[in-house]
Amino acid sequence: SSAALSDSAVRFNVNLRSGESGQNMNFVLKKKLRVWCHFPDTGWELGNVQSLSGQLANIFLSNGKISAVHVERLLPANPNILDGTDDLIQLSYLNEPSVLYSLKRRYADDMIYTKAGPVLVAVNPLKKVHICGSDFSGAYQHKTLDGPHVYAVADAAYSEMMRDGINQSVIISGESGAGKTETAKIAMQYLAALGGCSGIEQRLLHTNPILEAFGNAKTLRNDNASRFSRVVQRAKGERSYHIFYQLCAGAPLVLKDKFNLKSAHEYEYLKQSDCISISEVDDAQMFHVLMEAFDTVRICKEDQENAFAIIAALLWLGNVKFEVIDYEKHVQVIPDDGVKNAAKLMGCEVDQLMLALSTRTIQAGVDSIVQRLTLQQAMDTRDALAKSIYDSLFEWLVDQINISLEDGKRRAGRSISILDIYGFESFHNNRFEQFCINYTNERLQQYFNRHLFKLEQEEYTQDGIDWNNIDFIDNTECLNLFEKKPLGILCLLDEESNFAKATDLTLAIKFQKHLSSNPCFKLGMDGAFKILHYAGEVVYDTSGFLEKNRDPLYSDLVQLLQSCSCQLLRTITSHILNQSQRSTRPQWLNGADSQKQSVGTKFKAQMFRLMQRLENTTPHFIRCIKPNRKQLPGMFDNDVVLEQLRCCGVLEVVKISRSGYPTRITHQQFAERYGFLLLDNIDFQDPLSVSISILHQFNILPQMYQVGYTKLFFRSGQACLISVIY
Ligand code: AOV
Ligand code: MG
Repeated sequence: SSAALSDSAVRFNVNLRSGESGQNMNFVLKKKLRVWCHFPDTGWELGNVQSLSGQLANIFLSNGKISAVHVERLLPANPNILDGTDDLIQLSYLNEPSVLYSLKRRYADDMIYTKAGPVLVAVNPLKKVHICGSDFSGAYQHKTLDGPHVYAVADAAYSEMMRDGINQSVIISGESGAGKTETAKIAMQYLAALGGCSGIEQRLLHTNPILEAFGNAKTLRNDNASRFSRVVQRAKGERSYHIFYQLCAGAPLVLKDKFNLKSAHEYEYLKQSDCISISEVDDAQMFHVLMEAFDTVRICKEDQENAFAIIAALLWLGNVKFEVIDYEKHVQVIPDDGVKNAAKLMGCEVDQLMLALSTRTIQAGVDSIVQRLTLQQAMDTRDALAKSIYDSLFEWLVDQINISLEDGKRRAGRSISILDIYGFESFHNNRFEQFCINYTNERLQQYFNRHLFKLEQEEYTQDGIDWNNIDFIDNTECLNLFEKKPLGILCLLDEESNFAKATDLTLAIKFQKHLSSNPCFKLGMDGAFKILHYAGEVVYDTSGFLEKNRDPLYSDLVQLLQSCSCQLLRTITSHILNQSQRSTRPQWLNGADSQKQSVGTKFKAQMFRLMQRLENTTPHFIRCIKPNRKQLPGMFDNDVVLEQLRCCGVLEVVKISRSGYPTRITHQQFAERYGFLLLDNIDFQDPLSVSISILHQFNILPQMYQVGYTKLFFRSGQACLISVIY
């Protein structure tokens, strides 16, 4: 209050972006106050106010120096006692430096988990920290430990599922390399331990090495990144899926002989990106882990061997070379080891494979014409074949794992879903892959916003309680940019993919024509475009977008696959045949039995199914943060962390849960449940009056709750209040 102001104190409003907004904006600057000072070159530093003169404050900094700082560069710091608090909601002053400092302080002590209201923040330690394992999970299970932890989140999901009979989900988000996959594994471990040690839990845990071998790869951001489609090309310094290297390094001699397997250096698909090994990873050993996992998950030996044969076939396929044979630059396949080994492993005649890779049959009415391919067309055809075989193999594997986990019976009970996806990425050169990855992350961010901000605040408004809306970065506009019909990126891309003559340049022009009005879109240089994502601006290079979106597989290849003697190959690719028979394809793609849908459209549909599934669950959120961009332990880079905290709205989440009302119950339910406790035996008619009497009788502080039209809303921590009454 103003009475507290003396001439050595200045009251002022903080207007910095990093400052508080809302109810705690004002603070009184006075002697001895602990403050954060912002220095343009070094960032935030802690100190105490020594004296004030006008707009300048002399600050005694924690490094022993004294500095005169403009008051606008100061923010209040929290008292010592709150240092390292395990829930950010407890901070008296909620501003960026305070949140950052709390996380940093804890991180230095290997306390990588901190709560931000309902969200668990996990800062990647990038080293082993001793906070996991059966001792810890047991302690969480028996409630002797209750600090912030992935175990606590998994436990809450489990308890709520049992209590409410509602499916739950644990949604893990964060940039590439932030620790999502590791976190998902920790959650899975806990749930498996809850389930006891029967076979199914062990099998569940052993699905990880399999899914990672076939679904993860080294990227520039993460040595074990969750990925998709990168079999035929990728950036320098990155690898294809682990399984390729593991097989080359670790396959037993019999298999090496059988597949005529060479070292990874001899395969084009592997050596093209100048990166064969990962430091501190032994691919041969990982192959043994994989084989054990296959056994535990009960994938039979025959299937295992066939799957490895297909992997070897893909490696050989990548070595298939072409030579130009006429003045029109048509090609034929060079009949060397590459095509011979590939044909042998796939179980088809070499001649057939050579033909299918260098020609295309085009239907013209009742006649069919065989056309030779150019070098580019032939290489694209080969790569498309490799990609679709790998894709089919992966889908088949996931199916096998699910069948094994179901134990032959469909389980109708409740579920807990753990969502771990590929994280947001921004490279120097971003392509269709990054485009899809970042689109997914944008969708997930929308889900996060919807559940933590939108639905919450809408409910307050609808029920008419006093509430000042808390702003958050709404990414609807960016999602519109992707999804709007007919003028969103995905639609425009499909439209352009249907034109035979379309090029990367015509695509860029089309984007410019229709998307310039969206504030999240900007045209870049040389056919590039920029998208302003919730997590930052990313420049995408349109080259390859059309081809990757079409991803056509010509009918000659589909037929070839179905005639192969390798039974597994026929099984896993049979869906391609079914799809292509049903497909209605554009005229110019005559002969190209492309999948019915483009890659982008299929991707969007998958995402919608996922979101729908999540909508029917009670979500639990974990936000993974990477402490630096170098994948180094013990290095907490303020700017890198701050950027991520800002993007995902951690500060806003804390604000909303501090001033919000997370516990709510209808008047009716409240009256029914607790009405019997009323001492005055008044025969109330309406539940509202009963509810209010109960609250009064138990002296519940008025600032702890609000009465809405239909519900009572309680502040955080007041859930226990209800149980105390109970
Ligand atoms: P991501 O899943 O978020 O990236 P990961 O879970 O693969 O990231 O983590 C990247 C690396 O960080 C791991 O390989 C570990 O070395 C280390 N790490 C992560 N979490 C922990 C932890 N709790 N303890 C110790 N080390 C950890 V991507 O999948 O790229 O988005 O697409
Ligand atoms: Mg991952």
